[in-house]
Amino acid sequence: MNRIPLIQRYSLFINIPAYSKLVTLNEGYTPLIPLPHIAIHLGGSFHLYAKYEGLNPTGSFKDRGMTVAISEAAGREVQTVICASTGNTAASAAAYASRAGQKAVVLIPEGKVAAGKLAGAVAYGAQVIQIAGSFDDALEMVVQISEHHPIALVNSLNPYRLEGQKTAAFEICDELGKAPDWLCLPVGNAGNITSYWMGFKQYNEYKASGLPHFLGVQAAGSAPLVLGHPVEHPETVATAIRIGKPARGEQALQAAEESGGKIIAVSDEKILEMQRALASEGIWVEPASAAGLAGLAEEIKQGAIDPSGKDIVIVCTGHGLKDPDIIVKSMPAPQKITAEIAALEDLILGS
Ligand code: AN7
Repeated sequence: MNRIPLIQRYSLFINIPAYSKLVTLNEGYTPLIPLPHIAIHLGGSFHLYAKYEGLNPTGSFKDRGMTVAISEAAGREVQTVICASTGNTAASAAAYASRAGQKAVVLIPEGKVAAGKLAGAVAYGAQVIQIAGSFDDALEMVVQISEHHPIALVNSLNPYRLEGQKTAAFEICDELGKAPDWLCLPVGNAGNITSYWMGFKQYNEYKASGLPHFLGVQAAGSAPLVLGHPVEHPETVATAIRIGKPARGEQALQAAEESGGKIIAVSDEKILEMQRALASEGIWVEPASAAGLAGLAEEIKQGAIDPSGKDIVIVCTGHGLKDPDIIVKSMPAPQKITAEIAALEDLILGS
């Protein structure tokens, strides 16, 4: 099927200058996958869906924002774009910049970027620079350099990133015929929760599609929006959201409040448990992408959310292939046998 690029599909709702030059990789159109077994496991009679954003061209939701940010930059004949990244933004910026004939420079925190993301950034041809510091340090540096040089910043401080990322909210409403009752998603630098809220509100104004409550979820070791202050040394297995000073933190808190929802923190153990639960329904996500479900599970367990009869969407932001090490490290060595049928029968049928 021929897919219309998101910028055109939702042109009524995306604020992008006329001078822009379309740069697209057929992003978006990700499936909303029912999770009936997990819903039962959580103890409710309700409709639970995963918005599987890992199926975007570079394996994360970042591509929705990047098509708009890079198209705008291309329209201005920008030669170089830059971002700080825990990994997914880097891979996405690298891919779209390459396609536009731009140079991409990506700053990553030393040693904390999952292998699949780093490999992606390299494969797409970005200049990859490790900072002896955190994501937050890297973000400060790219903001400064883009203020003083003709280099376009493509982090979600760039408003065109948010314009693009709104499209996930539009797709969910289009598919369900209305907004869900709850939207549960991980929160790192807080661009995505901000975009979703903009998107749902905009669609509601035009189409009366309704508004969801938001459950934003941070990792306990990296939860500035729950603690109410920056975290100097954030730590979590969910490296994508290992962010201590979210650039759009204020907007995220406001979105959660306006929606009648909240932002909570969950443990790394719960995140990994829910990563396994999603895999048991055939959906392998990177750890951060299981945070939305982890938060929902905790809220239901504590009686804070009653899911009965509701439509609940969890946003699975990035593909499991992005972070293979987390699985490989904890898996037992594969069983080994001789290349003989008898040995295979012995092993799988028992003797
Ligand atoms: C899989 O790539 O910040 O709250 O530099 O990769 O919009 O930051 C990634 C963030 C959730 C959080 N899930 O989104 C980066 C980066 C995954 C992510 C988030 C990220 P925001």
